[in-house]
Amino acid sequence: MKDTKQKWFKDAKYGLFIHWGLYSILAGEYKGIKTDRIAEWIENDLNIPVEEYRKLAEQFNPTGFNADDFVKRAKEQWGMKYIVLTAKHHEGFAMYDSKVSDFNVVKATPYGKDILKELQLACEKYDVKMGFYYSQAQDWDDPNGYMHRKDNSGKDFQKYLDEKCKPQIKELLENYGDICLIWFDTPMGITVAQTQELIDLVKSIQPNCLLSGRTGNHMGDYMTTGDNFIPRLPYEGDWEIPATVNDTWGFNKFDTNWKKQDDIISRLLKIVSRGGNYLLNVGPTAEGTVPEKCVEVLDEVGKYVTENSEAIFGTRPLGVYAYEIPGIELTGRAHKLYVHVLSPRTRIELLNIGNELKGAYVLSTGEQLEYSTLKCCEGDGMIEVELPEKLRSQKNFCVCLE
Ligand code: FHN
Repeated sequence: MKDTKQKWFKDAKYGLFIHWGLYSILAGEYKGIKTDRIAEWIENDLNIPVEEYRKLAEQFNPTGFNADDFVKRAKEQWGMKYIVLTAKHHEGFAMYDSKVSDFNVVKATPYGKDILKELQLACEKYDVKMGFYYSQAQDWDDPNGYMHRKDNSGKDFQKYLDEKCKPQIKELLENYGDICLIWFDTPMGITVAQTQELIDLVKSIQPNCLLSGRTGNHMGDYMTTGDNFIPRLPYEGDWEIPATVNDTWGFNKFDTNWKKQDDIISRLLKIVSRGGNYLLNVGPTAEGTVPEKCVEVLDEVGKYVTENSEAIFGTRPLGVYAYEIPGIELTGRAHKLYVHVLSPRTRIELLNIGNELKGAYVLSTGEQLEYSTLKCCEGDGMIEVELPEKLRSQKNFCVCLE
């Protein structure tokens, strides 16, 4: 079982993942060919020569990016508690001022500004935790970085680790204030000793910086589930699920398969009730803005999250029983059970609950509700909450049982 021993991570529940890099310029299409896979993989999947891919940097000028607005919205409108941005994805391009490689946003683009610095200042202003994604094994730009499903023979991976990966991680940890976590990903081929080198480096600079479950060889500080994978039962310990709103991470102009707000709310609550954190991704465009449809969905989810924050943040996982009531998700903390009503109904019926009830009320308004309890035997019973007429046609509200 993984235990971060960090309360902020256990309480956080909902974070923002940002996949942003040069792939956002291609937006799923290169020279008229569409990629049928996730957009940030286009260089690898369409075999774009490194020299050609590098030239994309000359076009990267995200003048629509406003870190202040971004972070403010993530916190206040979407209700998220931490942000993890791709400092360097598999393409090898650094979204910050790196002295280690000129293939970075400050040196190689007309934009010329350090995106991570902008994000850091905004996160500090709004008191939002900031973490960085860093692709530690795959680097399609470096001659010694790994590539997926390509010939990696003859590469000196240790040289890449020593000359690019570790020096860049050092930069990230030394120049951008407190980093809540480094989100290492796809640790293909990395040995136990090399994983330990990364861990030692991170902890020697920022001992409190957490390492994702994909650091390598199960040596991270918490568990990372598969992408978009929600377990049916709670996992023990600390864990997080990386997830998409559509079907890609980086921006893809063809992918309009946006999940509905109700679906995201239900996923979030399932994850929270099972004890995990939901790290939900947006893929900004090359201009630095989030697609409108994605914003609409996250705004709607954000209304639920901010109105019912008590029933989400700082809650602790419930037992197995909780997960099988259609249209209802349950979350809880000591002495409080939160019943999230996600489809219309006339009453809430909870079986196999023998606890005494002190009160039932709508969490967002405080409106008291009629309830009855039935004791079957010592330690077992049932609770019924009759919903008033006006609530019976409604969904997406939360009832607190004390
Ligand atoms: O290959 C990456 C992918 O591009 C994306 O970053 C996701 C996020 O979890 N991780 C890898 C695939 O699992």
